[in-house]
This record gives sequence, C-alpha cells and structure tokens, in this order.
Amino acid sequence: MIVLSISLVACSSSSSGGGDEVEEDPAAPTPVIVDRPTPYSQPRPTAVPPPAPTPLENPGNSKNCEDFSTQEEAQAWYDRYYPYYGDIADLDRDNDGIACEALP
Ligand SMILES: [Ca+2]
Ligand SMILES: [Ca+2]
Repeated sequence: MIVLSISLVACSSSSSGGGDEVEEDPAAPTPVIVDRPTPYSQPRPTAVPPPAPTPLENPGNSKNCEDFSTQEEAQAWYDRYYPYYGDIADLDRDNDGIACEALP
C-alpha cells in the first residue's frame, strides 16, 4: 500500500499545481421565456361607460321656428336632433329636410 499512497500523493501534488478546476461554462442555458399574457400591473377601470357619441336628450317639441332668428340656426338645431328623434319639434312641416324655410 505504500506504493499506492505515494502515487496518490504524487498525483494530487501534480494536479494541485495545475489548478484546472475551472470548467468552462458551455453556453449557459437560455432562460425559457414562457409566452404568457402580460400580467396586468394596473387596475383596470371598471365599468366606465364609453364616451357615447351623443346621447342627446330628447328635447321634445320644445322649439318653434319663432325661437330661431335665422333659418341656419333652426337648421342646426333640426340637424342635431333629427338623427335621433326626427323632426321632433316639427320645424320641417313639409318634410323636405329644410327647417323653417320662412326664416331669413
Ligand atoms: Ca314646434
Ligand atoms: Ca321644410
């Protein structure tokens, strides 16, 4: 066993000088990127009504041609409500799309 121990000592002494303990890290394993939906970091606003185009309130038959000083004004009012309520104020009696023709 003497020979064996000597050879062991010789072996260990020779390798200790080399110090080749540094293993090269072969291409570190790339982190697996899991494709998952982005976590919501911000609280989502709940039930915020979208800015509706124009939920105009029904004005009813609240206007007459006399309430406008110009046909243009009457027309603007008419055009604003017409898509929703039609000729709600009866400004276009003859239904030709022109409100209050009598106005200047
Ligand atoms: Ca009217
Ligand atoms: Ca008309």
